[in-house]
Amino acid sequence: MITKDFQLKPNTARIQNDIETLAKLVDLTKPGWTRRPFTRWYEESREWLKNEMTKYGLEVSIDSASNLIGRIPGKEEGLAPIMIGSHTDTVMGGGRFDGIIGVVAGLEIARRIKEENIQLRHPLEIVDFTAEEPSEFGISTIGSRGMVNNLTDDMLQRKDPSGLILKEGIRQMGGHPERIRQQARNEGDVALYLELHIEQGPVLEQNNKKLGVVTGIVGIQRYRVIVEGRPNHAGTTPMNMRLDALPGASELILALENICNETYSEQVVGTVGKLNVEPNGSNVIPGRVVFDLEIRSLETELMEQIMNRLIERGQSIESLRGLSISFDCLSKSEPIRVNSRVIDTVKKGCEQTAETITLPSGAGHDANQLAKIAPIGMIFVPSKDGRSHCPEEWTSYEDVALGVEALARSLILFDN
Ligand code: HGY
Ligand code: MN
Ligand code: MN
Repeated sequence: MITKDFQLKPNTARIQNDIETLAKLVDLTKPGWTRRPFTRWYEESREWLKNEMTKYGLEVSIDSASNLIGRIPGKEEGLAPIMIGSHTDTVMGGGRFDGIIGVVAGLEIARRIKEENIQLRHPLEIVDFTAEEPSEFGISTIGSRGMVNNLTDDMLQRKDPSGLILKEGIRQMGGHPERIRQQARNEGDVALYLELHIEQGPVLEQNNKKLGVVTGIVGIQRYRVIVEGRPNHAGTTPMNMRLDALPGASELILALENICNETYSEQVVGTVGKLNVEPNGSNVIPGRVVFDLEIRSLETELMEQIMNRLIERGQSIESLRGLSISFDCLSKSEPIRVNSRVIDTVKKGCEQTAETITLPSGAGHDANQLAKIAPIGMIFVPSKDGRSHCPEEWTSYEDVALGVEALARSLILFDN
């Protein structure tokens, strides 16, 4: 039943202003609204968030993994905090809402708690997690991995194409990589993690609903595939004497699509979004192709099965074409199912706000990492035409405000 009177009703105009302010702190030489992590635009957006949190009297800190945290003490300081978070970094050519509305939601709820002079039982932490999107280091959810001690030393040593080492990037953002292990949060250190996010898909819009209660989040397995052939002259090399890496890579990419198009017990998706041809000359037979592939599903076994089939397919392409093909696992995140008590609480908060349905998330989130140490809950708001990770990404500010209100109601329900 939708109830109107609610003390923490969010301020839609302020939410709009936050989103539009952050949309200006982007790399204008790139398409869409691009704010990649470890760039000056990312540092500017962090400064703005820090100032907003300070202005409203939150205790502001940067943790060892460089996550920005704004804290409001609770009446019962012995209780573990409730955490509301998301990310403000974007994909290349991204939109203005992915991740950003989750951090703005936390900020707005904190501001409304301060304005209404409310004291929750639990401490409240608002978090902007560093680098949720796949970074130039080949790793995603860097800050939330660090918070739950899921960043390996190998990951911290990784270099990006500019030569920056991940642990130095974390230090530049104010973190202390050497302390990540000992300062990590463990089971029981967070009472509940809540995240508001755009759906990034078509389900809410197709069902004409304003709010989605997330029941599960897919796991993601990412691999870097290297296909080695032999570069040669495109004109003088007969077709039967070529070791052309690109047709070999193309066969493998089509195999990924065909395998993922089969029907399984759970939905499976597979994508190759990033590919480099070397030496990339129009009159040179490609000697080497490097591409990143990812598969996603709510079932880990399915992803393992599909990767095994793909690696086998790679072996037959290798021997048929005289190429060498390697698969290097970049990262794996576990699928998670939201626990029923949290689903019930979040569903209640949503149903008091607007028309609601339950659905799984095909996108990965920082919640995948927080689920290792705490119960997690997520709320989705509609994405226009189901679009995301592109400049067309759009959610009306009124819809964002409904999500913020549902999140605030869920927070109050859980806190009591
Ligand atoms: O790729 C994802 O699922 C998320 O947007 N990082
Ligand atoms: Mn994203
Ligand atoms: Mn996101």
